[in-house]
Amino acid sequence: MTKTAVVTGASSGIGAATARRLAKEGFQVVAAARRRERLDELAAEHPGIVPMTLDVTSQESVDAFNAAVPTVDVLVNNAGGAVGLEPVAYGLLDDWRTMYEVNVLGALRMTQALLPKLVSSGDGVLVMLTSVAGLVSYEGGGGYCAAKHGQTSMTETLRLELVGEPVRIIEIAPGMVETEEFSLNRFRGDADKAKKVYEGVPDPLTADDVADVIAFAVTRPAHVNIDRLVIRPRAQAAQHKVHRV
Ligand code: 8X3
Repeated sequence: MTKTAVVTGASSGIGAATARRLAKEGFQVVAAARRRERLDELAAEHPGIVPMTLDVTSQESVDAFNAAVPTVDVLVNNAGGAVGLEPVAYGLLDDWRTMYEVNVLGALRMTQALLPKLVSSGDGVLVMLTSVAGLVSYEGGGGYCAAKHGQTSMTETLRLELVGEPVRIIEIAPGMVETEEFSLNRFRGDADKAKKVYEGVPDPLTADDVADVIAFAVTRPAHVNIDRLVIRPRAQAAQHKVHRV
């Protein structure tokens, strides 16, 4: 029987790449995000992709989404992102709130809503797209690192609480991935600054590299739980150790 995978934040970047990749793997993919036109374009690429509008920051939207999706085998909590790079001393409360709202509470809302369906599938898989920012802290990363640490902690807690249930809890923590929008959002739309992040780095990861790893993790046999997978480009040995040419 065809399995259903829900991917949030599917309108661009890692989310869109994951929706494409899981559709190729034979999943029926519900591609969810706020920007419906982008989802429609994505769905036109593959008959296995169904577009659905979703705002993970709205309980009403999450409830309506849940009511419209009868079964779920895989949930990829990918919606997230960073806003601003100010030091903690000058960080904007609204930015911190936004990052917590999307990365932590957005993933929480989706998890709470869809968990019963994941469990009743008999082999549910929940994937949390966190970040290396959930494992280390770095200057300017304050609000994003705090939110990603929160999401990482929530993922670990879920795995403990759900042991014995037929559901796997998988964390994928990417390092430097060059996508269309991540750095652009972080620099509030300043394309030049966003581009500089990857300047001279021989090969930052692409969204497809991360989608590849997600596909691998969710297609392991039911008893194999990949707890956490950290993926960085070869040129990034650690957060502050990046090879540039
Ligand atoms: C993105 C990776 O290093 O910019 O989640 O925090 S990093």
